[in-house]
Amino acid sequence: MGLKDVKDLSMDTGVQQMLAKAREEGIDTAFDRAAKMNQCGFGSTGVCCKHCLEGPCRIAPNGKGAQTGVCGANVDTIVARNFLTTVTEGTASHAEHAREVAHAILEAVEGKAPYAIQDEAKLKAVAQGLGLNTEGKNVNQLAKEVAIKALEDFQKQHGTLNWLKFRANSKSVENWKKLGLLPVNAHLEITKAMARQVMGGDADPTNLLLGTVTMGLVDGYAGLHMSTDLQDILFGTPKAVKAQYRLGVIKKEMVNISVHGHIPLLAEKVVEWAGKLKDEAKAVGAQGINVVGVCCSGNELLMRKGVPVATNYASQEMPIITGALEAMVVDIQCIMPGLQTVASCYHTEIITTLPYVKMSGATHVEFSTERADEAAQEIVRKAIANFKKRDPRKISIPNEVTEAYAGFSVEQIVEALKAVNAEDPLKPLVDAIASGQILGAVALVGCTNPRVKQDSSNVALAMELIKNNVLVVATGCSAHSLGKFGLLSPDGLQYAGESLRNILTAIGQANGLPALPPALHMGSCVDNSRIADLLNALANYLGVGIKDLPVAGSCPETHHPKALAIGTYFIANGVDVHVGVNPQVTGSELVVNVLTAEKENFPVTTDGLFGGKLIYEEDPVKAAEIILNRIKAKRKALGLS
Ligand code: CUV
Ligand code: SF4
Repeated sequence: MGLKDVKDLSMDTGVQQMLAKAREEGIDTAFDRAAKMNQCGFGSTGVCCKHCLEGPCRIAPNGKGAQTGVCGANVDTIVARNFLTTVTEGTASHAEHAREVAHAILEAVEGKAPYAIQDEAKLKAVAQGLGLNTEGKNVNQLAKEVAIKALEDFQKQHGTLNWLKFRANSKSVENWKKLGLLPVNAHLEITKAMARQVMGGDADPTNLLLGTVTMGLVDGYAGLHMSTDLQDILFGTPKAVKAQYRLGVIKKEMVNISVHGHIPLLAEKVVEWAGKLKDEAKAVGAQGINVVGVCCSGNELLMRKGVPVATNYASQEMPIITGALEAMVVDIQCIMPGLQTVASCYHTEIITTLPYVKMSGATHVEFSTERADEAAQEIVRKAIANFKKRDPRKISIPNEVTEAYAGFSVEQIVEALKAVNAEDPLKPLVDAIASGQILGAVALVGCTNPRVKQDSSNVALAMELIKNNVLVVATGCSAHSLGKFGLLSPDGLQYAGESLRNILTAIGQANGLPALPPALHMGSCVDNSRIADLLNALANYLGVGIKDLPVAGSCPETHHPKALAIGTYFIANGVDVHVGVNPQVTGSELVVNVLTAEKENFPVTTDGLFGGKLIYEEDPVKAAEIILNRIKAKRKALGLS
């Protein structure tokens, strides 16, 4: 099969240029590997079971062939169980992220790790939210108590996750309690989920799907919310910041280091030491050290430090192909093993940092919070040493750079609204929604996927929504897509409907800016918690449930199990979630109906239980229409026109 034209693989001309360069140099990238890898029909529909050695068993489509596995499991059990497996993987990733940060705070306040609490106001707010007495306690004492509360969410044997009690919407909690879905601690629930999906465990498909909802709650509270809260305490709550996007942020005359992965513990230290060691870079003939972001580590550094973002998930190999990247430092999640193969054709050093995430052929510099400074110095010095190893014939850096704004934490959004109404900051937003000036809001989240033309669905869906006066908030790699195509900048308002444009201009001008952008960048994947916090605040303001709000979530180009875990969390709160990529459950009518409520009057659906459902539609324009109709229906139910 011939390879696709690079123009059909990504909307980003810089990425196209690098893909063409890779092909000339005989280098395989994820985009070309995707074309060569046929997707198996059984796996694509979720009907392949590998939960024991009697199998693998797979159920033939259309009733032709075996309809149960050797153990007698039918297609519904197999699909539901596979879905639970996927959501458990995603949840474990986020829980581990949160736990690492909690542990770092404990080490920091005990003087064992070189970090200091940056945001005392957030610390106090979180401590109070957790029910801690803040009176007369110094910062380190209070931070220690918060970290212990966090670690309890991985240990306690009774009760409910502390972070759920702190952050969840009270109406949602009542519902989960009634259904018996409340999680006790993250590790317990993840272990239980593994135990129930094992061969001979839970075989009731509906019960298995309810198990995924509990996983979703663990993901939301002991993953997303805990990570965001603790990272804000340790590194500061983001404020609006000007940002630069695209491969053009890599600078020919500088030592370039890209940070890739998720947890900011290491990334923050690399930025710090890049600043401190710039004279050493000058000594080897560079003008300085340039740190650029990839994926969610990129988002974390962008939100708090304004560090430029080179690229998102699907094109993570491209910074290496510029020939001007001295090192790519990685921690966990979304790191393609193929990076090392590409790097071996250049002078770029891939540096892994965690004992449980290594790559053969890559350099390993062990990172732990105790030796964060040593590890970061070692990494930066390795990059400096590589500068002289460049092959000048291989250097070609795309020159486009796009400007954007990021840093819209809930705190920043409220601050901006205070310029319009100091006493009652949510009022202008709620009034605009009530009057229809803003039709509703959609969170555009998730990734890019080398099987989908990069950025195209993210951008097309966002364009369609803002044209219809829907406010877009974005996180993860999809925010990056919007940044590259002008939707994170006030200029993007040219694509917005008139009433949305007017209100965002008014709020922007009250803050001394020309306007707010039509899409607000709220952070990394774990920062989907910020979106949930905003929805919770709006629901409480209006005295309704989150499920009643005219909002939805969408991940048009996702690739990762984490996205399905996040999606489950939002569905459990009554928010519809659109996916633009096959969620691999279509082999079971029962599972499809429970998740999507496609068939009318199906006895159990997530829509019926929670007020939110899964929408699977690959065409972004059609997806926008479905989302808009649901938003309109929710408006109508609220008595809004
Ligand atoms: Ni966590 S999960 S590709 S880095 S957003 Fe980016 Fe974001 Fe998806 Fe991965
Ligand atoms: Fe086959 Fe059942 Fe084993 Fe799955 S658990 S592989 S369906 S025998």
